[in-house]
Parts: sequence; C-alpha cells; structure tokens
Amino acid sequence: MCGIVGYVGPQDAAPILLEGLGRLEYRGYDSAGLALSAKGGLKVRKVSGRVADLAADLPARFKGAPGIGHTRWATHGEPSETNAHPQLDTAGRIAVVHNGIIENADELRAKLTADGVEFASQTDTEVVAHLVAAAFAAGAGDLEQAVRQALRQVVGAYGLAVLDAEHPDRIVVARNGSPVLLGVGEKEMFVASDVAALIGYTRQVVYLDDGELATITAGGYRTYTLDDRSTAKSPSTIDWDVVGAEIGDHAHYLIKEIQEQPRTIERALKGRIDERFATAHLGGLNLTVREAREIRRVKILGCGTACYAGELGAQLIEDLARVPATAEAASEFRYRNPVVEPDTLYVAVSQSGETIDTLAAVQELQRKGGRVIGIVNVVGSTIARQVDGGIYLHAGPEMSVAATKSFTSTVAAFALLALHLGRIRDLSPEQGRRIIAGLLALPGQVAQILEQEDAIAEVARGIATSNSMLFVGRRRGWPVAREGAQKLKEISYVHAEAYPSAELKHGPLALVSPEMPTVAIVPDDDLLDKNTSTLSEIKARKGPVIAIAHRELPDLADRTLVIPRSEPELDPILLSIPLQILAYHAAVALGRDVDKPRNLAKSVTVE
Ligand code: HGA
Repeated sequence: MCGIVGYVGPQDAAPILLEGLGRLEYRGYDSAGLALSAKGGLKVRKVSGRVADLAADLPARFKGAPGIGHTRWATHGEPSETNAHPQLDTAGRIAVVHNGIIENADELRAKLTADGVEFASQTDTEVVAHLVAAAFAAGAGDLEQAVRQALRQVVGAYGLAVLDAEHPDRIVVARNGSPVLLGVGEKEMFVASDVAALIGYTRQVVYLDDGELATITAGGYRTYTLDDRSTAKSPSTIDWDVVGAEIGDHAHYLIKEIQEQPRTIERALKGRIDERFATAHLGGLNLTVREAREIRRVKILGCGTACYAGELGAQLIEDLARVPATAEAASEFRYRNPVVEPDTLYVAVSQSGETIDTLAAVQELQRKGGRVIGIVNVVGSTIARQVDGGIYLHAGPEMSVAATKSFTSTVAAFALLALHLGRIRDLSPEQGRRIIAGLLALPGQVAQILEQEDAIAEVARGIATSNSMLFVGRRRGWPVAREGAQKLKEISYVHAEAYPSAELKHGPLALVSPEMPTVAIVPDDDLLDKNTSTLSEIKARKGPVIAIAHRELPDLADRTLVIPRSEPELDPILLSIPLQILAYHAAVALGRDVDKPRNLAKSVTVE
C-alpha cells in the first residue's frame, strides 16, 4: 500500500521519481503526486488517478532536484487530488509524503487549528507538514531538528520523507512501523518504501529501523534517532533478479507469475535438499537439531493467501513430522492476548515481509518470549529482519496484487520444513526419499499443467458469467479450495465461497442449483470415495461441477481438469495451479484490472 520515492543528486528528479512510482504501482493506490525543489521554491503536482496520468500532467518545465513522490492508498480522507501527497504547510515551504497512519492526527489538527493553521486536506499526513513548519517558527535551526521536534509529537505509524524549500540539498526521512530504505548511488541518493522502486538505479541499500531517521544528500547519508543519537549503518546489497520485475511480452504480471512457477518452485528447493540423509537442509532456521526436537507444537500465522498456505503447511508438518500444527489469521491472533508457549515454534508467513498484522503478531510473540521463524519472499523486509530465523522463498518480485508464485513457493518451503522436522523425528529415510522425489518432480509437473492453459481458459469463460460459486475440498483439498475461491473473488469479483466438502450438507447445499457452479478438489487419494459422494449430492441437485482431479470423472463432473499426480502430501501445490489460471481467465473475460484489483493492495501495511 502506498509508495514513497525520493531522489537527491545531479539529475532531474521527476523522471526517476515517476519510474520508481511506476514500479510501486503493483502495491495498489488511488492517487499520486510529486514535489521538487527548484529555483524559487517547491514545484508540486498531484493527480487523483494513475502514475501515467501524473506523468501526462507534468509541464515540460517541471524540473529540479531533490524531489519526493508518492502513490497514496487513502486511509484519512477520500481519494482526491487535494488529499494526494505531497502534503504542504501553509507557506508551501515544507512537503511531506507519508505511508501509515498518524493516530493522534485529530488532536494535533485541533491544536494547530487553534494556533491559526488552516488545513487544506482531510489527511492525517498534513499535520506533519504543519508541525515541521511550526518547529521552524519556534526556532528549529535545521530541517533535521524541525522534523525530530515534529515527530516527537506524533503517535502512530509512519514511513515519511520531507522536502524543505529552504534546504534544497537534502531530504529527511523517518520510519516508525512503515518501511523506508535508502538507496546509495554514485554521488546521488534515493529513498523508497520498497526496494522495487530502486531497480535499475542501485543495489546498495540501507534499511531504516523503527524510530530511526536519515538525512540524504547527493554526497551520502546520515542515520540517527529521534533524540539525535547517531546510528551508524552500512549498506547491504540486494541480489534481485532485475528481469523478474519486468512484464515482458505478457498481458499481465499475474499470468507471467503463474507461468514462472516451475522456476520459482525450483528456486525454493535449490540447495536445500540433502539426498544423503533424505532430508532438507535449512541453514537460516537458526535452530539446533536439539532445539528443533524439543518443539512440541507449531503455530503458523499469516493473512489471506499466506494463511491458506500456512494451513497446508500445518497439514504437512502433522503428516511428516507428527508434530501438532495449526494455522491462524495473524490479524486475529494478535488481538486475543495469545498464550505463548516456550516449546511452540511460531512461523510467520508473508510474501512482502511487511504485512502489518503479521508483523504485529511477531512482535507480540517475541515480547512474550516466543521463538518465531519467518517464511518470507522479500529479502531484508521488516519481518525477515525481525524474526529469529527463517526460510526465504527466492521467488523474485511478485508484482501482481494476487499472490500465485509466492503461494506455491510457501507450500514448498513448508514441505522442506516438515521434511526436516520429520527426519529428526520418526520419518523414515524411505519416506524422506519419497517426499524428495515428489518435490523434485514438481517443476516439470507444474509445466505440464501450464500447457493446459487454453482448456482452462475456456472453462473460465464459462464460469465468468456466474453470480456466485462454491469451492469445496476435503483435508488438503480444503485450503486449496479456500485459496481458489479467494483468487477468483479478488481478481474477477465473482462471489465465491469455500467449504469443506462434508460441510455442504450442513447448510450450503441449499444454494446448489443449475445457476451455482461448484469447483471440487478431487485428488485420487484415500478420500476419493468420500469426495465422489459429495459430487453425487451436487449433481442430484443439478449443480454444475468442475472437478480438479487426477482422472476424468465423467458421470460426476461437467468438466474435469486432469492434472499430474504428486505424492499425496504435495498434491495441493499442483491442485492449486488450475485454480489460479481459472481465476485469471475469468477476470480477463470480465475485463477486470487483473494486476490491480479494486480496493486491494499488495502489501497491507495499514491495519
Ligand atoms: N494516512 C495517509 C497515508 C495512507 C497510507 O499509508 N496508506 O497505505 C493518508 O490517508 O493519506
């Protein structure tokens, strides 16, 4: 959600800011804006709409540096040009871009209004611009001091960047609960809320921590705290595959990312399989074998798709390691004063590593002494740095809002974790080898499913006209069904509900009719008979059925999408691929904005 980009250096800032904002578009936003330092003061341009609209709206002479830019996802005040960032003080001297929420904004607004300040917008962000101006009016000697004084009055979450017309050589940035990082170039410096904005400019980055500020000038950076204690930080190198973020010849990032899965699953497994001992090697866990053996329970936390991947992870851990495991929405867990046990391993799952609810759950766990590992895609992200150890997905940048490759890579990472925990307990070498062979076969099997895209697209066009759909599955098929329904509704806006198959007759069967199609997950496993009875119940009520199965089910399903067979524990990875393609083509058929579905954002960094 929201994006911040900043630039200080010899080049014109606007093209760099626009390119950076373009790379952050995938996060979801409703308006965009820029502010530049130029002779005669700040130049500001904002639009309610896309970055392309902002670019088209810039006058030819919109030149200068340093500059800051923003894509906003409104929390305080409607999406509009006035509420877009940068927000300015009354004199137009100070410009602020901000991600997050200022919790005491109303109180600060009342105080500033009583002092005669007139507000131009409804945003919480505007108070920061006025507070910085007020700090100067009260005698602050430089921008750093003014920003520190302003932020000492602020309660809430922020990643922000401040430009001052009177200090045209610098940008001051600050972080508290919303990510900000610095990009270090040759005689130039960058600021961003997400490394994706810096692709093509620099790979040297400095991550700010909560409570930290930085001043960047063309010559370098200085980091410090709110009480001006210096915090020496050296840059780290991003090892991102730049090509991973480019759309290439694909119509959408989503289909590109679906098609990348043979390679992304391979990367999740790479260097982590230990054939000799039929186990997984996960160096980043930071758990000794003895500590791993003492784990009595596993609790997995994530939001949305990450939570569904966690439900599959819990089943893998119970199946292979026989350790009780459950998954829960991090957004619920964090608010129920959770009981934290010393012999439980907590696993936080987040593609972006910035999901605020998951981060808050991690912090609550650590405060109570819990041991937390992360399964995260974005290297160096906040959750990745906060946890005690973890597994990186190495899936490359996921630009589409709807998660696909990060989902399958997360389940593959859980399979490795389950194998590791299993093999230090009672999982036999033979069983370990069976799982390894299954894992290594996955990339080729995913590629086989991708070859069926045209057939799946045809089914998708058939369901796109439905008002509502059911997704059903049993045991491992149940989280697959949940994820399938989630994918369909988030990108095509077709209403879909997922149920465990056996729950149908406890209520939702009343909905089944010729107008209500059901997608059924029917792997050829020990529950096949149970699943086929469910299909019979639906057929008896004339409900159309699309089955995802290992063989044709002619009398039970109107269409069967037949996929290759994996090991039963790993089947969910393959079963979920046709559901991704189905959702994608339904969304395309309906003319949806596939990569940026309405109301949603990629990394959910506000509550
Ligand atoms: N609260 C600010 C910024 C919103 C934000 O960070 N969204 O992700 C506003 O509403 O302008």
